[in-house]
Amino acid sequence: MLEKVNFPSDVKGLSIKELQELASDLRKEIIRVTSKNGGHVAPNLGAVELVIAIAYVFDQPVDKVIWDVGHQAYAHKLITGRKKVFNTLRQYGGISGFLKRDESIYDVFGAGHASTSISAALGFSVSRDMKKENHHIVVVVGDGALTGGMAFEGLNQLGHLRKNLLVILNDNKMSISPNVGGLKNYLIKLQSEPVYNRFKDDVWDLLGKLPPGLSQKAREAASKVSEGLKNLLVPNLLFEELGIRYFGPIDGHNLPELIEILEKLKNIKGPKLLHVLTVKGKGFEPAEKMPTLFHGLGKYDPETGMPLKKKGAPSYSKVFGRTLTDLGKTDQKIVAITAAMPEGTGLDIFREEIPERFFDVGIAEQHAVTFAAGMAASGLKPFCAIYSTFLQRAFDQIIHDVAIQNLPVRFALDRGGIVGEDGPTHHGVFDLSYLRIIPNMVVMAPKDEAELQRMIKTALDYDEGPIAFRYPRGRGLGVKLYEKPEPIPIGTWEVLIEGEHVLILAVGSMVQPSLEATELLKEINPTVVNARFIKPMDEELLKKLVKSHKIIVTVEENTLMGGFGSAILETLNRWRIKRDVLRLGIPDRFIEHGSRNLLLEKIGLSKEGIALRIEEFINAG
Ligand SMILES: Cc1ncc(C[n+]2csc(CCOP(=O)(O)OP(=O)(O)O)c2C)c(N)n1
Repeated sequence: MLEKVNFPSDVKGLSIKELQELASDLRKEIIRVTSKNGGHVAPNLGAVELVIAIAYVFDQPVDKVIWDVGHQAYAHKLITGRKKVFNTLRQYGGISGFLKRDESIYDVFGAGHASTSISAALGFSVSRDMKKENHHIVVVVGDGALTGGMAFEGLNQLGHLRKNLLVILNDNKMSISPNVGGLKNYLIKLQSEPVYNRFKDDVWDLLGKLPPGLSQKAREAASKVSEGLKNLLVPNLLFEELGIRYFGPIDGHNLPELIEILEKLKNIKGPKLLHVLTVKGKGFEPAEKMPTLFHGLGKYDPETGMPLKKKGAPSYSKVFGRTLTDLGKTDQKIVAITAAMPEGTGLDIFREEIPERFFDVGIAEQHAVTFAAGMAASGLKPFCAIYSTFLQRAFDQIIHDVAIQNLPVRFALDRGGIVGEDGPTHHGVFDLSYLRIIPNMVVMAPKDEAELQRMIKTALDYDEGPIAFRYPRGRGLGVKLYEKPEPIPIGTWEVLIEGEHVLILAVGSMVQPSLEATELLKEINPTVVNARFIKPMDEELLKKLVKSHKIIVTVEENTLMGGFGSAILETLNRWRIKRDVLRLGIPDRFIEHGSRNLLLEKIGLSKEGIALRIEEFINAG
């Protein structure tokens, strides 16, 4: 059936049986391609019928469909002109794993970070009404994404502006891990209180059978009656109290039911929310059984679902989780905080072994930081583990709630640097810049996983103010780990190779390739320093080394703007010392998706790239 469908309009003529066949084809194609390319398997399998029903009922791209996060829209890609290129999913030069405005006119609004859809859709709806257009606007948002503050901010204004907008809540009870919080409990309650919903459905259907003019009036009157009843039957119907009509819950895999209700909702004005229940990983047994693993993963066997992972050193995340948990066992003040990423950050280990001091706050990075600030202010030792890219959201909380009050919150920034296939929304390439400009903040980056252990201990012992350490995605270098890591004196660097003329100051993940680059630069014999503190820098050592070297090279996996290299220039400028400085790092543009190694190579941050650019710089001087 997928062969016959190239665009959403092709879906419209199909029978229910054909639509179901299409759903099955879409699932097969998603599994075929993601088993080779990796990707968000379970969220996509769970949203197939939603994609089909929306395509059937609405007229895209005139009607606007906005997907939250955009990680669940592979089926949408497959039926919006991208079938032939779907096998390039997430690969360098291929199509993105998320929605992208410049990829298709059907991708109305790009994303990657969660909880933005309602706000964006509300913007679209204001624009539509100002232009006196009358198309539909539909949002698809997950129960996980709904835990983000921004989603609530959007709902709040939606109820106020009373725009014509349909929010489809794709509720599979899962974020990446099982969803958390009061909202989750509330959504479950809505499912277990069917009386009100049934009452409403029955009356609604009945009244819809009256002649058109009359049916609208009767429905309005019925609404008022049910309004009175609802408080009896379902206390505090949250969405309705906010001014958004609530419908559901309905089965998100039942195509006839989905289509029927979406058709009906098209004719109901104002803000409305349709609560749809789906199964994460639907139709692929391993994904249904292990939705967290299959939320997002690399290559896997399409028959058995077994991930095809090569064996190797433990990941930085695992080393972080293990080390912090071990420290947590002897220091009762350590608390661990994650914003919906227990597995991704390695804190699942802490959750298993010290559950009483583990906190998953949902997709709520801003809250996570201020929550940690409160803990720090009252004597606990919070470790707030958030991916570099997601911590961007909490910039003001870091400044306002943590740094101004000089509170000892320990920030563990996972996925610092290029992350690979998830692309520009997920690369963690701004953190050195956005952290080092904040007064009171200490910023570190380890050269390997053993040094990460030492930084965790350094952060634990440091109680004078906020401290952050950032480390890359993926496996460590395979070095020996410490049983009892010792702290590193604050602000001290480490000379790894003593050479002459050229001074290479490398940060974190760039230390190893810089060391390897020196093997290609034997005639030059540069000095290599592990600049493990980005702030405060080792000014004493720097001053000494600057005197004995003519050329300084900085290497960092961070944007060049305002990063470590900038810090060196600022320091030289403060000292009124003139040197030739070559800064290697991420250029001032958004880096596309592709494998991490390939992208690093493309931007000149492989060992060959580093060596080549140093040679060129010397030759040009
Ligand atoms: C701001 C932000 N924090 C964390 C993430 C990582 N993340 C991606 S999808 C996801 C879970 C989303 O759950 P839900 O909205 O219910 O969608 P589902 O995958 O269950 O379909 C998380 C935490 C993110 N994309 N954005």
